[in-house]
Amino acid sequence: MKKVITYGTFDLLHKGHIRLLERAKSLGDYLIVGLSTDEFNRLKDKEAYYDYEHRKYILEAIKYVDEVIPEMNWDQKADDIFKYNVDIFVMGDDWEGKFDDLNKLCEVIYLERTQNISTTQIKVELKNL
Ligand code: C2G
Repeated sequence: MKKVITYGTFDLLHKGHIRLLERAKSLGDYLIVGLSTDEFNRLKDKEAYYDYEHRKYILEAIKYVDEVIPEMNWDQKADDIFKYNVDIFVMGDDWEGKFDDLNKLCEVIYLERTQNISTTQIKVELKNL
């Protein structure tokens, strides 16, 4: 069984997130999502609209997602790859190159971001309604 992992906040879920998860799952048989905790989001200087439990509940309802684990810090990825026996690490290409060090542990793939949509854009446009 080929296992894939990806990480993110996945707040105010939109088509860009779903396309990422869809493509990540298509690379293997089992997709794990490392979901940023509210504490880690503060480290990422990100304020999610929905808290962790809410974001986790939504992600677990997505047919492409097989398992959701907490992402608590920047440094857990290597441990997760060992712990969950991961074959492929996937991120959107806004992270291109940032996680290349992991390619000594597993395949590292960056997928093209979906254009013209982001959680930040949604928040800005809603504010201007
Ligand atoms: N994404 C995408 N297209 C968009 C928006 C997001 O492909 N229009 C991808 C991102 O590239 C990322 C995933 O969807 O791979 C989740 O996006 P975020 O929730 O914004 O994740 P981020 O805050 O970048 O956290 O340790 C890694 C970090 O936790 C990543």
